[in-house]
Amino acid sequence: MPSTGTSPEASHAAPLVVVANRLPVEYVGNAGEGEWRRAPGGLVSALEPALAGRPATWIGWSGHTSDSTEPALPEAIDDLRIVAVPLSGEQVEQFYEGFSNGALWPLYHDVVVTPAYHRPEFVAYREVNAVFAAKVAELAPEGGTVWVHDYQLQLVPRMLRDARPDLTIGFFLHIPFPPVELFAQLPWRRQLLEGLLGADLVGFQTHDSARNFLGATRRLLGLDPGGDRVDVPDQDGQRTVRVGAFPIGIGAAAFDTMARAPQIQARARQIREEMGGFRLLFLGVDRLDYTKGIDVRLRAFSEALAEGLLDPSEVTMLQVAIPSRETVEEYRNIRDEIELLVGRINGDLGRVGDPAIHYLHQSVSREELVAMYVAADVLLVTPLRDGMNLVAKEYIASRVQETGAVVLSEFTGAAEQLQEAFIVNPYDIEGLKRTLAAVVASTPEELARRLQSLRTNVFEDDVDRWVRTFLATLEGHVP
Ligand code: ADQ
Repeated sequence: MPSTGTSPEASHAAPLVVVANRLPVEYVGNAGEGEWRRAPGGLVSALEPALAGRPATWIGWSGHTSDSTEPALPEAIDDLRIVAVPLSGEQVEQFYEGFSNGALWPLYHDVVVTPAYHRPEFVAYREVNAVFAAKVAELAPEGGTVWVHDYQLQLVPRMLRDARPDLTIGFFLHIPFPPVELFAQLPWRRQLLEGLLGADLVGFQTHDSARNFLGATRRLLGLDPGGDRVDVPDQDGQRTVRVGAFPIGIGAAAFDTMARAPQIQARARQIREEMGGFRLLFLGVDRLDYTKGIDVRLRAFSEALAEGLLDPSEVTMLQVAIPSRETVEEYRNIRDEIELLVGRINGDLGRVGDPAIHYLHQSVSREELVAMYVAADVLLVTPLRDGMNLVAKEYIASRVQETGAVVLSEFTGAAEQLQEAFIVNPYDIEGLKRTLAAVVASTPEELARRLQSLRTNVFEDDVDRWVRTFLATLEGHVP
């Protein structure tokens, strides 16, 4: 079931400029003595097939502030030209940690924590968006295509159109777009909507998000959207902006290949043995974020154990949490909360050398991650809200043995596609506990049937298809 690769159109298409908050690079080694490398995984791997044979430039922030001492970035990595947008420490604090992650992130995730709206932070957001837009305007070739990514850069499309009306501009939001009742809280709601409407195509993960956005243009801007488009007034009359759902996929074939490798299979067996041999292994893998519902699943798992719905001699759990945004207060709080919970559960339910929950707060390599996917019988994905959730798709693609189960929150974008998962409401702990027990009680045939259907979905709607469909829609040749 490998993916189909680059479309013929893409290889002869106009030069492409990708704009994202982060460049696809990482600095490896001590300050001043290391080197820049291509960051593994992420958006750059996703875009690779579309970039092949097409001149491409990536514009973004390096992850290091302009006051730090790392050597200059190389001009290109492989065939991809990279251009850094320098940000000062203060800009990172105000634009990124402040407005992007303290206001927009919680607002767009159903206000699961209270967003903080600070005027100077929005000023910094606008300034940084202007710096990005100016850099793109300077570098994009005449008539080129520009693909802007995510919530940190929502003002860029409008700014860019004003400066360079010759460009074709696409925007994709990786996180949910909230219902208008929540979005309306934002003091700068007009600016953001108008910013996004500078694009020719605005893409979302789900139909719900696309609908929410179109609804907001009606309610807050007085426009008259219809179906998958909205007409916006322009200097020369009006322009049509297309709006749609483009659910992101993963490089499924690469996960499949990695999962079959003998060393990964051996490591998976070792993980299982270390975690209690024959027991069923439940797994959670997330960035440590308050939207991911890590606490929810820990509570449900431990209550199910305490009440005898699950038998500790039959099940065990591993939770891996990748450190994330640790300079933001809410993230420090959720870490404390989760670690308190793990300690309490293990104190109550664990035995010497045999905790009820194995917990790692660290990033793990791609190989180790895939070995965990191969080892685990059940994946728990319980976000309170999530744009898509790639972990669910990665697990499914790695289950080369064609067994395994995914417990999936209905509030993820992935739930719109992965309907054969065990769909749960993460706010309903009792329901979640019953689902965990139901998964354990399912027959192997039932689990295999569901997993095979999930695999078909993940391999068909993979990342190549996502890129091809988005760019073809943007550039006017629907595949
Ligand atoms: P994220 O919120 O970061 O992405 P997700 O889609 O789950 O969420 O992607 C996380 C990535 O990090 C996965 O590729 C996963 O393998 C990796 N990862 C997680 N934990 C790890 C660990 N401990 N060690 C190493 N790697 C780990 C945002 C949106 C999502 C949307 C994506 C893509 O919030 O909803 O799916 O963008 O559009």
